[in-house]
Amino acid sequence: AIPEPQREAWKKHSVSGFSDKDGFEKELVRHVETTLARSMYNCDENAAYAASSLAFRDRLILDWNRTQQRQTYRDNKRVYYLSLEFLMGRALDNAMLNIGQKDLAKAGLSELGYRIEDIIDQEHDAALGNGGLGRLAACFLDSLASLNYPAWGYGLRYRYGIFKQQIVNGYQVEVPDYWLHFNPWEFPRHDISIDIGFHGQVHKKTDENGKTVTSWEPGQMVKAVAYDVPIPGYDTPTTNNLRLWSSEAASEEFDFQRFNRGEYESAVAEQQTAETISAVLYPNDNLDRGKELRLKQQYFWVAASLYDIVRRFKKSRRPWREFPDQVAIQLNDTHPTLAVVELQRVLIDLEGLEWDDAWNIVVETFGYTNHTVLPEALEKWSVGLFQHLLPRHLQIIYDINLFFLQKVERMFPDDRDMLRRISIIEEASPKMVRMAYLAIVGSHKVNGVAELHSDLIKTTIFKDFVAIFGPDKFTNVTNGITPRRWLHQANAKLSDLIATKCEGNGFLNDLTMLSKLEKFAEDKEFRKEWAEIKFANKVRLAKYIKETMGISVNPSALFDVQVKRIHEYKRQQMNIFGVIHRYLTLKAMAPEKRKKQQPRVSIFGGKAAPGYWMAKQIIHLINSVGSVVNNDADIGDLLKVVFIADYNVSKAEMIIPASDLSEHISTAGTEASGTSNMKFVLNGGLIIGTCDGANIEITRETGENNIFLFGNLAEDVEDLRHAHTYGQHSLDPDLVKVFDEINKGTFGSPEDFGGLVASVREHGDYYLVSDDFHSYIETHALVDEAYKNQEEWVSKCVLSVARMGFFSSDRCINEYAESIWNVEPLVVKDDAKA
Ligand code: RUG
Repeated sequence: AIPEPQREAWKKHSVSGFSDKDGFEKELVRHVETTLARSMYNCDENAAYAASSLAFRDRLILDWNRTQQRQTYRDNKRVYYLSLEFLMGRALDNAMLNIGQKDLAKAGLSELGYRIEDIIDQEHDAALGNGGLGRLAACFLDSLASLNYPAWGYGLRYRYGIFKQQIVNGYQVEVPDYWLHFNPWEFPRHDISIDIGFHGQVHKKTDENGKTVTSWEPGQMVKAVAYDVPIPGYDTPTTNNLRLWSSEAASEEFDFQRFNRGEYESAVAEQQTAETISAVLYPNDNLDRGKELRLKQQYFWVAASLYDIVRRFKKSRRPWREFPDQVAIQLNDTHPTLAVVELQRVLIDLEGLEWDDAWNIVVETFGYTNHTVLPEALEKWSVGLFQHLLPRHLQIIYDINLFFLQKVERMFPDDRDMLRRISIIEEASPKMVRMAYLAIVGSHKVNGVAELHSDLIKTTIFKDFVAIFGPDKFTNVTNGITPRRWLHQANAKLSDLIATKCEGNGFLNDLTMLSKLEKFAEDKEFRKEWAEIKFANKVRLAKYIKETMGISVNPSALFDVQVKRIHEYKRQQMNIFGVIHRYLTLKAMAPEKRKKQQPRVSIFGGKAAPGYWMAKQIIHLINSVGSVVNNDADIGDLLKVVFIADYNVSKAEMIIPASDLSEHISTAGTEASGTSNMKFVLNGGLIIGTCDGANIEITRETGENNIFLFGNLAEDVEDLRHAHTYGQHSLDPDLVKVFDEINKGTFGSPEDFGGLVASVREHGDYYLVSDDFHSYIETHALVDEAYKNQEEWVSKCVLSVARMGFFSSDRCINEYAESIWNVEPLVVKDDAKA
């Protein structure tokens, strides 16, 4: 720190940041003319975006510095959210809104010759995630900062985020997303770098007190370098930190000898191998592929993060037993589970604690969130891979397992099979480490992400663990979304209209205030304004569709949207089969009758994992159906089918506010929560959905009359599958007609869609498409009917929004804070706000 006598000089020059339009303009021009070395003669929209972002970043970093100083000074317990994915989307708009300076920026930009919308549009999405799991982490960061919790996110700084999706001849083509060309939102911290080890050998020796000391001598070192991203809270000076690690070669020395010998490739080989670790985000959602590089990423990231956390704790010179009073670490899915093992290693091998003392600290520190019951998504790593990559960690896992099995054996002495079932090591060939089991054993709380899901994990995949640890270890925290991004930012006009009836913008901090809208559900004037906003949002989307795809859609038609990762369990195939059914029905109608039908636009969007063949077939079928239906003169505006390429956060911000109806139609019991369902309802759209994930709680809150539910229940799924296996599977006759049409070649070569049809017809229909098809089609007919009465439809939408208070990620974070982390917000005094 600077000595006292010199502090006055510092204070005199301390930066305070702009607070009015002129100040913003001055900063913008300064960045254009100095940082970017441009002038008013060559400042295009991209440069204006860059300069605006730098101006706001400077402003954020002042709050960030103060927040970090405050948190260090008060030294309260902090939360560390470990997530391999943070799907942040764009930062500029969010920063302007959260610090309450968007109007000022709009006026300033306009004075300098730009439209704020065009400037915002220049930003490349930060797409460090696949789907719901990564976006949830981003919403959580927003809430943690907005609620003033001392909290850090830790993740990886992938050089390539999720791939960009192009649609070529109806097929998905993946293109790399190199998003780091220009990223003003990160601060490289080359002074914060940590060497992380891999491979090597484990040594045991006895020290002078006769105690066995184990040490690990890694065979490879890689350097983790910190990049910090400021996370501004809404309407508060709290600006938290997201620390992303980037991998570099541990030794900075270039291999000159090799270079001089002309061995250019090998001279840079070490650097390249090291950089590979943080190079790519694995593009799998709800799927584990067991690749060595992925395990390397996981260890690299958790080891660096823990080193950082432990270093911060040690500065306070508290005794180790106080670690869980100062530190709460949340494992977002099993991806960071190695942190459990790493902390145990640090405590016993490096800090010399006894096993039991260390283990108590570990378990008290960690909480684990499970996001799926799908077997293909539950991570397992082969013992051989562990032995090769992290030999000391494997030993510790074996010890953790041994003590755990001994405990279980004492509890259930006569149940040998129980030991086999719950062992962290699966006795298969090859032997596997079950990461979810390790996460449960190493955490004090395990939570699911919606009520049904949390019940299901307790009664199915983790049933034995409930018997061992008792039900209190397992809890539910239903997911939530940040209303700042998903209403205020995405749908500014609706947000403003709501503010006129909810006594201002307070609902953005306390979403339950939306209940004040209830009484306006029957107010004709209010409904009219509401409907006009929805229409304007649809016009905006229609314009985008026309400009990017050349397809004209009528904004007065019902916009029916399903945007999410493409997955068989999410059943986009059922949706497109339903669209084909609608098409055939329309075609078979007499023209007079046809004209009276409700016009629809079926909108799809979402990425398929590059290796997921069936998901890619679904995309191809959607596009093939689109090219037939959209060009059929008999059909005209009655039905259009659109696949919006490269669905991402910023597209979601445009699509969701334009939806009349959204589809959340997973096979019951498969979608842990779903969070886009909440975004759609909050934006004044209704849902067609199954009794799955958070749909159930949305129904409970908004009312059964305001949602279109259909399909079999989770409790019946197993029996139905069983029946399919034993040949009692008669296909729905309407679905048969759809398959016949596909097989006739109406939508292109039938072989292209053979896998999709066969999965239902011949391979057991695991996702119950046929079982649910009839009620799905019937429910869509009810939607058509309901949509005809626009007054009533809008009133349902208003009522639904009024009842969405529960689904804020603020509620969710407060629940985590109270029931899992035991942390308190750090109240910011008014003088600090100034
Ligand atoms: O599939 C789930 C969603 O249902 C859920 O809403 C989201 C956030 O909790 O997490 C998704 N998820 C689960 N993404 N990956 C997994 C399994 O690793």
